[in-house]
Amino acid sequence: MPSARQTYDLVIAANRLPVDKVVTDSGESEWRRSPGGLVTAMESVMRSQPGAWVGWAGDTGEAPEPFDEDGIHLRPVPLSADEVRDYYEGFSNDTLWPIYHDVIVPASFHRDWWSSYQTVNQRFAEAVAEVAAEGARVWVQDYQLQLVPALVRKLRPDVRIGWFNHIPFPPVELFAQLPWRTQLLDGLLGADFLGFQRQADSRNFVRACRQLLGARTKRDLVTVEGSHRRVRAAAMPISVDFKGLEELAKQPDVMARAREIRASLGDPEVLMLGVDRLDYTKGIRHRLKAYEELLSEGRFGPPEVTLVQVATPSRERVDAYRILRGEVEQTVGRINGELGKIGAPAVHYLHHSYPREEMAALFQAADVMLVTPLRDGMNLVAKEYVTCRHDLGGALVLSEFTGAWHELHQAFACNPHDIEGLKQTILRAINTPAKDKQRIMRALRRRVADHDVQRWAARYLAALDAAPDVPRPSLVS
Ligand code: GDG
Repeated sequence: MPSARQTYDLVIAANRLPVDKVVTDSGESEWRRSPGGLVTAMESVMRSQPGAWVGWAGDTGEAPEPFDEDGIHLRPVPLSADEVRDYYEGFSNDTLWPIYHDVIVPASFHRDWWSSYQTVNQRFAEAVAEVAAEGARVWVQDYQLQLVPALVRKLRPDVRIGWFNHIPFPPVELFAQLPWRTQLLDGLLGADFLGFQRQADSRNFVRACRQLLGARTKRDLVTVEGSHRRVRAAAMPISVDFKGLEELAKQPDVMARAREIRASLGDPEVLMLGVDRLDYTKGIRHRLKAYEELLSEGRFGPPEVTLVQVATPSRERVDAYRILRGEVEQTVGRINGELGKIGAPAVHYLHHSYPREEMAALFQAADVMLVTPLRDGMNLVAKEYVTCRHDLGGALVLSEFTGAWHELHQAFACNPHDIEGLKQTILRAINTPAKDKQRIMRALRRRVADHDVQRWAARYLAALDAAPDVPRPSLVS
C-alpha cells in the first residue's frame, strides 16, 4: 500500500470512484470494479503509467481511507447526506442536467444547492492537489465538477488540466438562465483543454465565453481575461471498449442466452429493445407512444412483434424522475391492458439493472434497437448494440439528438418528437431487406471499431498535452 504522500502523474477526478461496495454472501463487504467505458479507457492509459482516481465512494459520511485497486490508486472524497441532496441530486441533477438537456423539464434554482456545489468542488480540488505529482496531467470528468479546473489551477499551477463533458453543452440562450453562469465558465476556463461530445457543444461553450464573459475567442480557442492564457475547446466523442465487449458477445454462453431470451418471449418475428436509465432525456415516452399507435393501428402486434424495455432505476429521489416513472409505468400498463394477449404482453417492462453478460445477450437477441433520446451527450447503448452484433444482424433506430448520430449516420435516423416519422422509421427498420441491413451494420461496426474508447482516451490526453496550441489535424479529426 503506497503511503498517503505518494503522488501520481495522471489523476482522474470524477463524481464517483470506479468501484462499488458490495456485501458478499458471508456478510463481509468488499470493493468491486464497476463496469463502464471510462474505467476501461483509463486502464488502457494507466497501464503505462500509474494513476490515481479521485471520487465519491457512494456512502454518505466519513470516506474510506485511500486504497489501491487493480493498479489504480483510489482517493475517496467524503460527501454528507446533505451534500448528496444539494450538490448531487440538487444542483447537478435538478439544475444543471435539465439546463444542459434543452430544459425538457424545468430546472430548479436554489442558492443553497449552489453553495453546496462550490463546497464539494473545492473538496475535490484539494484531493486532486494532494495526489498530483509535479507537472501531472489532471483529467476532470463531467458536469458535477465544473469548478474543479480553476480551483486546482489555483492550488497547483504546475499541473496540466483537462475536463471532459459527458453530456451536451447547451446553447447560450439556455445556459444564460443559470444565475451562476459566469462562475461556471470561469471554473472551466481553469483548464488547458476542454473536451466535448460534439462540435456543436464546444461551439456553444466558446460562444458562451464570448457573449457572457466578453472573452476574446478565435475558432476553438478562448483567451482568459487578464492572464493571456488560452484554453482550447474541441469535440472528442467518447466510445466503448469494442474489443472487450465484442469478445463478451462472442462467448458461447452469452449467445446461448440470447437464443433463450427469444425462446422465452415465444420466438417473435421481430423483437424490439430499449435500454436506458429511466431518464426523461431518453425519449422512452415518445418511443412507447409510437409503438402503441403502431399496435392500435393493427400494423403489427404480439406475439409476432414484441418490445422489451429495460429501464434502469435512476435518481429516484429527484421529483422529475419519480413523475416520469409513474407516467412510463402507467403507459406500459395501458398498452398491455389494451393490446396484449394472454401469454403475449405487448411490452416487457423491466425496472432493473442487469449484469453485462445479460445486456450483451439482450443486444444480440434484438432485431430492432430503439435509441430515441430527446437529447443525449453521446448514448453508449447505440455503440454497444452494434458492437455486440458480430453476426451483422439487427437494426439500429437512432435519434438525431444523440451525439452518437453524428458518427453513426448509416443508422435508421429518427426525430423522436415526430411520432408519425418515428413510426415510419420503425417500420422501415423492420422491413428493410436483411442484406441491406447487414451492409448498414457492417458500416456502423467499422466506425465504432476504429474509434473505440481506448483511442478516445489516447487522443484526449494527446490533445491535453498539445494544448493550448492548436494540435495537428490528426488530433481533431
Ligand atoms: C452519460 C451521458 C454519454 C444501462 N443499464 C444497464 C447498464 N447500462 C449501461 C449501458 C451504457 C450505460 O449504462 C449508459 O450510458 P449512456 O451513454 O447510454 O447514457 P448515460 O448514463 O446518460 O451517460 C451519455 C455517457 O455519459 C458517456 O459519456 O454517452 O450521453 O448522458 O453503457 O450499457 N449496464 C448494465 N446493466 C444495466 O442494467 N450492466
